[in-house]
Amino acid sequence: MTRASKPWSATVLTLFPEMFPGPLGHSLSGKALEEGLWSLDPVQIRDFATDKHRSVDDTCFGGGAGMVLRPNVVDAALEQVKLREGSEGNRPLLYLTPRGKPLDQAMVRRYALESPGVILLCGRYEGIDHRVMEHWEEQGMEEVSIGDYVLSGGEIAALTLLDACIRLLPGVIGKEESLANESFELGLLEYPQYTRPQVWKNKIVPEVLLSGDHQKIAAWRQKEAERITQIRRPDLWVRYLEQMGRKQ
Ligand code: 6GU
Repeated sequence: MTRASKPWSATVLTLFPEMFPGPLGHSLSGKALEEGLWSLDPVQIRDFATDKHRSVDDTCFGGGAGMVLRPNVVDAALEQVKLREGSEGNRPLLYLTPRGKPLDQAMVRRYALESPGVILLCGRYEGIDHRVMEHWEEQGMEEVSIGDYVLSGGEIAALTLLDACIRLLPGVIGKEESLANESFELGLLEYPQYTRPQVWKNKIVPEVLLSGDHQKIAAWRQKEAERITQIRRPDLWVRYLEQMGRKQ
């Protein structure tokens, strides 16, 4: 056993800190949170408002519907989080926005396994004043999206990113479950799974899975993963072939 080091930590800047840990307080990630395998620090952006009404947003220049988060409020929240980090603070700062780089498993792996945690900034309303984004991107902040659709705020995207990271942290998933069947880690979709009963609604379990021949089973699963990936995700299939080519 190695010396207990600081757990992987997530700081989340949001107007809705009560949304955290939310679903991450349950199941695998909830248990891991209780066990101290990761830690969570939600920061209320509103606490950095300067006026007596604690207002965080204003109407947007140029007209149009919707409100924009004020640059000074978001900046003050980020400054405080960075100050608390100290000089050894090297967690990536990520702004969750549909304009960002699409999140994929390679990015998740990097955030989970090659960094001490993440700092997540969740937007709301029509967005955040562009100048504060520009300023923090000059300091290394990155924009991340979880897909091509629009959520009402970054919080659910942050929960998604965190869930994807947490399940990769050492000790969160048991050894048996982890490495073995994670075909997606190799860039393929999952092969089909079956349990009892052997016949259900006239549908049978593929014979090879009952054979006890582990080599044959592994080969069947690989073939199924490849077949389903070719059909459903030709984009992943091309990438998979390229990656296999590089490994040869
Ligand atoms: Cl990160 N935020 C919002 N608001 N919508 C999204 C998203 C993020 N990713 C996809 N849609």
